[in-house]
Amino acid sequence: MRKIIHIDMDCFYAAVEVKFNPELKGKPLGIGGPPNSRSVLCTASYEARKFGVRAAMPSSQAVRLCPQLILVPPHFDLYKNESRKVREIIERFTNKIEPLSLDEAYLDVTECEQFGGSATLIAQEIRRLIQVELNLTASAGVAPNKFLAKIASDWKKPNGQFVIRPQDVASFIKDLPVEKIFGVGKVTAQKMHELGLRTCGDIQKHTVFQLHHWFGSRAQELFDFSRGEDHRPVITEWERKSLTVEETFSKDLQTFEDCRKAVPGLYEDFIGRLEKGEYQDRIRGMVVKLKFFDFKQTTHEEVIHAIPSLEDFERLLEKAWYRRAEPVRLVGLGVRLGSHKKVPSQEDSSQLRFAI
Ligand code: TTP
Ligand code: MG
Repeated sequence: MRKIIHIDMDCFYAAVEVKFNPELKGKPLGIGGPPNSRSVLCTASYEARKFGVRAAMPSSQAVRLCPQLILVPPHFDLYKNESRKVREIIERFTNKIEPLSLDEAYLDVTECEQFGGSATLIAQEIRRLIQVELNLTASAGVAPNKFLAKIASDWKKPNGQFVIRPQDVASFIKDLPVEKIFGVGKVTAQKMHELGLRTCGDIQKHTVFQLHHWFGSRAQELFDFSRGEDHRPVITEWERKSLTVEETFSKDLQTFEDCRKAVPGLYEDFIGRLEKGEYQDRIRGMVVKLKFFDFKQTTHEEVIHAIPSLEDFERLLEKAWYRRAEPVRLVGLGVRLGSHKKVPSQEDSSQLRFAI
């Protein structure tokens, strides 16, 4: 049984802004461009959230909901820097870290010996250190797997912690709304509701075969998640072999031109994730993946050692698409990753000394 912690910083961008400008403390704050621009908010402070202000909301709408809202343009370098410091704190406990974004990571502390191996106490200590050393707050979820840990970190937000022990999983999961399941978006949730599936307990009543009939290739995953089971390991950046982003469309894309239009949005996500993980030096190939209307899949790959351009992906897409020239339900793009450029760690250098 694994011990997984999911750490998620509280209103991260807003909290960093407050840290460097304490006058903003306790005030309704939105991170984003001015209301007369077409900007959307990256996030909002908890004071602003009371007015219904949310991430991804246009600034203009946010100001209508909360006229006293203070808008601050984002400072990504600051956030990156704080994110790095959070990581340094976490690394005092484990190297098994899978970052999901600047403010969120999974930790596998199964083998940790500090605090008698208690994941609960380790999470508490990490949060305490983040608060005293960085003047920021984080929430944590502790559970036997990634799926549950991520749900748990949201349960006592902000500045809270929630633990799901192995013996509590069955009762916790039973009443969990299907919307909370990883990968279940609005469209799938709607379909589930129409089928009378509102909670994980409802899904549990069905066989994989039945779920396959309704949800295709995701059946096994839904079967497992609805029981609170998740076998995915924590994958560190070192172990990651590829980085891809993909989107499934609610209506199949009929033409090549339709598919091509999907590329810029995906490319933006891809670049964001590439930068967050600092994978640039490890790129060894680029890949486009298409899943056609009948769920048959094709990928096209080429060798590359630098960040592919938008045009590179469009060219690859064209090659992949013309293999079938049929309606497409999913477009994915990404890169293959090789090992890091050698950066000697402390362990490596001590081994080196012995070798000499
Ligand atoms: P979240 O963890 O989703 O949000 P948060 O940290 O601001 O608030 P919470 O306390 O609920 O965790 O996202 C982390 C950061 O990512 C957030 O501070 C800003 C950025 N972000 C965007 O830029 N756009 C978005 O749509 C979202 C959701 C987040
Ligand atoms: Mg957060």
